[in-house]
Amino acid sequence: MSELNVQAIVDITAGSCPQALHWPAFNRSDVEVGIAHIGVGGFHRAHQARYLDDLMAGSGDLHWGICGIGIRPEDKPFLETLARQKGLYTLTEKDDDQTRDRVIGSLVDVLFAPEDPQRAVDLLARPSVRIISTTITEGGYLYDFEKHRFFHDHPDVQHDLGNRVQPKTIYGYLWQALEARSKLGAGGAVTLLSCDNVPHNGDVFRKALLGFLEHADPSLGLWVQTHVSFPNSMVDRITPAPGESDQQAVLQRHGVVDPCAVGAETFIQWVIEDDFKAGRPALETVGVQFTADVSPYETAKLRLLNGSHLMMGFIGYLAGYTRVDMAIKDPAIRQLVKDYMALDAAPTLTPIQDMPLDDYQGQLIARFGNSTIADQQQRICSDGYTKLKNYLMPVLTDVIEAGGDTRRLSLLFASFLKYLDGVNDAGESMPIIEFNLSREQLHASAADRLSLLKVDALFGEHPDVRDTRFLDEVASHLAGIRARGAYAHLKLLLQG
Ligand code: CS2
Repeated sequence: MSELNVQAIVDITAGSCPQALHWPAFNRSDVEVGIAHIGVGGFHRAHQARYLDDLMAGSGDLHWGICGIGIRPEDKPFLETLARQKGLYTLTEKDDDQTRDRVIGSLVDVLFAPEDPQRAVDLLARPSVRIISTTITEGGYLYDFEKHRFFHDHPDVQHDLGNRVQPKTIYGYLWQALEARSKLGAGGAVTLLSCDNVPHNGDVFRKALLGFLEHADPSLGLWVQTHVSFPNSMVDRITPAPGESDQQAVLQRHGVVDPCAVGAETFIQWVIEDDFKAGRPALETVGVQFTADVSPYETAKLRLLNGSHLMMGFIGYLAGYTRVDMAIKDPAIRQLVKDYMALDAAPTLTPIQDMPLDDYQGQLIARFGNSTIADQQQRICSDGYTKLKNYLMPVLTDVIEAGGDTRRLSLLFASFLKYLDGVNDAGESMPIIEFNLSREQLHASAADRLSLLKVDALFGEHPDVRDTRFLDEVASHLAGIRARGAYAHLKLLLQG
């Protein structure tokens, strides 16, 4: 470290960039913004921005630079930092065999929308912006996944309907931007591309936006139906929450100070429905798969990868594992996850020709075991309530319908309920991060966690799974976990 010349990333140039850090292989000052992206978190920086960086380096087509936009007040400090370094940051891609650092140059502009909403609207309305993409998490869509309708009553939505100047939701910004675009007729056409782990993410985005416009401006809704497309997409790259260790590694290896550094696994996948209203970059040249129907890919990924994360998340966290790679290397947890994938989830899936599901399951076990990314149990457990709904409820419904064995799924629900107590097997406290369970709900259900499954929306419109047999199974696992600890209970289950 001592012989390294320490410098801030913003001060590096193509000429001075340490060779092992890999400077973007295109001239950033020639790049035009063709994509506006809302939600510039770690995942976007490790996934979409990396694909676009590859695309511009490989093809020389520089029309697809990204302007990263943040709309949540809490995004401010990070976006200011990223803006100070002109959108440049390091991405470390690593697994147990290789580590590669690179500077990503595809984010050429950064904008914190609440500070200057008009600037954000103007950017979103600019005709040369041909794609507006999003990673705003499930919650950002303001969509009721059970009733399949827009949360029109949400206070932020009500605020935006009455206050066009300072919007709070993505829809408030899109309303004004699309209104400006509609004045250009067909020339204003645009693609809204959701990149969140939400089943049928494009369809949800479309329904939610049209739901908003029904109240804001129904005639604009009609224009949107013709001139805006909402392709569904499946996105995949395990990206732990970025932190100190990513920054330290870049500093140690290259002498570069980068508070926006992000680390991710080497695996990357993006499958998108080829439905772009205003053109698209030739992403197939950098490994993106285009398809007419993304659902088999999306369902497989959500049920196998995200579902397994939950399966090992709560029980592993209760057992005292704070890292995913360590949890999956525990023989009992690995067995549980393998059984879940092979016996519960895989039989509910449609075979995919270019994604053989047996191989995929094997790859997942290896990916979960990646010790260099040291993925966080806390991350995969956070917002567990919504994730259970979106990734696991569909598996449970299918398994029950097929009259299958529900013991692992009932264990999963029981481990989630026990996890909500915030104390692990060793009596240590665990931070619980839940966005869609209020503190009141958590408190009120403390004496009877099962009530969360009975009365409220977790089982929602699935009366079949409200069946008492399944609830009895959950209750019995919960009692077992409370009596002997989650890990001992899991071992007993695997023996049985
Ligand atoms: C994780 C995902 O937190 C979670 O829900 O399962 O973030 C997962 O790491 C990504 O979907 C991988 O593509």
